[in-house]
Amino acid sequence: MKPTLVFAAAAAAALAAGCRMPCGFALHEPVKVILDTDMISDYDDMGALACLHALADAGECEILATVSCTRGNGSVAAVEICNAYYGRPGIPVGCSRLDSAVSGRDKGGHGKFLDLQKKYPGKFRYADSDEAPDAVDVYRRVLASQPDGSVVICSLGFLTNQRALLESKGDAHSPLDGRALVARKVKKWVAMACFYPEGHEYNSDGDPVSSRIALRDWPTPIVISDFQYGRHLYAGRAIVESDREGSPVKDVFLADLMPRERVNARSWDQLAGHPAWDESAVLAAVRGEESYFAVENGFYEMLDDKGHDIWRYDPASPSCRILQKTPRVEVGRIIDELMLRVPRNPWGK
Ligand SMILES: [Ca+2]
Repeated sequence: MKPTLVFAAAAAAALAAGCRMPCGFALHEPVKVILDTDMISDYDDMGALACLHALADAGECEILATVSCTRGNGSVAAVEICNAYYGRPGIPVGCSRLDSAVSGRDKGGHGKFLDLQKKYPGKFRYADSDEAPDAVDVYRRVLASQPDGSVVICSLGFLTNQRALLESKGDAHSPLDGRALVARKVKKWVAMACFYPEGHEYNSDGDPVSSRIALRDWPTPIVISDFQYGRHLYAGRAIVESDREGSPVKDVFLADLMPRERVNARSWDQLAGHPAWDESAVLAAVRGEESYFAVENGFYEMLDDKGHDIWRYDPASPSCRILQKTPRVEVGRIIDELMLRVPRNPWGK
């Protein structure tokens, strides 16, 4: 039986059993995703991880691993707590080992992630991210175990782990070096990064040497949701103003989202919520870059080792950046709806 038919049969069985089925999107094999997040100061990462779990609940994706590109903080624990909230405490986690990785727990805004450890004791293993397994080992183990050309990597932070993965050597998981392993197993890399048409952006600027190497040497198509796409896409007010209790997703948004009365024309946050850069990358990773987006083919290149990027338009390139197709207001509503979905199996109960 072809894999598609296997999934269709499983879906029919689930329907017969009264399970909630994917809504809004046709049945397809779940997209296999490795999520790579910074979870260090900004919190659209938590909204994105919530969307990914909601899509997994609906059978649209399978979360293979969730790793952190930042070190020496509570990033991995924050991810673990969210994974546990959605009933998936066993998802492999990992953390960068590179010296160039952005690190520390004193970054502005990291306190809301550390607060999760106090509120949800027993829901995480790695209070300090540096105690977690090496992200490269997690990547290699997971990639080696998957069918060729099947994995979508979705990065929401610095490009540190992608560089480290490319530079990895053959090991017990696979005799292939990192670049060959990626070329064999990865379908595409969807990244929230870079500034159009050129400039500096937080994710590609934070570990600039890694960004230059990763964007230059990556052997599969790269889909970029850049600063300009997400800047005026808003989500998160809905869950903050909901009556949801005991949600780490709501906790994090509640901690930092600007109150309605302080919103003005120039504030980062608006009445609909916080810029949804990372959530847009998850939508592109799972539902495809042409689901709600127009695409322009080409690629981003780092011009130096100081984080200066430039967009190279190239209609022949397999890589692209996303642009607005569906109005951003509507995409924001889709993100809010996903963030508001109650986990199918909260805390694994
Ligand atoms: Ca991020």
